Amino acid sequence: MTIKHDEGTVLQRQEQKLKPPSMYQVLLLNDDYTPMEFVVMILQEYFNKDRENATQIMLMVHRDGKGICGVYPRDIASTKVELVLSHARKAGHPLQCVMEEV
Ligand code: TYC
Repeated sequence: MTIKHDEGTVLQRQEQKLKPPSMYQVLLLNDDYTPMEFVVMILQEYFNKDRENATQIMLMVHRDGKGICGVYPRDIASTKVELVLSHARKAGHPLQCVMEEV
């Protein structure tokens, strides 16, 4: 919709142009070295999973190669990826964590 101003200028209505912010999946990738228990802890600590759900997701990643930990706005997804990678490297594990636009 357009609005005619006194001066004759025409403005696009903002709310019709605004899209909802993109959402991003955060995924864990499998590897041969990161201990299962460490991955379960990561899922509990950074993705608010209970132990049972964290174990299911970890086993899915182990079996299928990757798994979704959660879906978040871009800045939150990006922060989670950084925190997970930092924690994994400090602990000496090669765990990979990535984000993908949904
Ligand atoms: N494959 C690992 C092992 O057998 C476990 C693992 C699961 C590693 C999930 C990473 O994202 C991962 N120790």
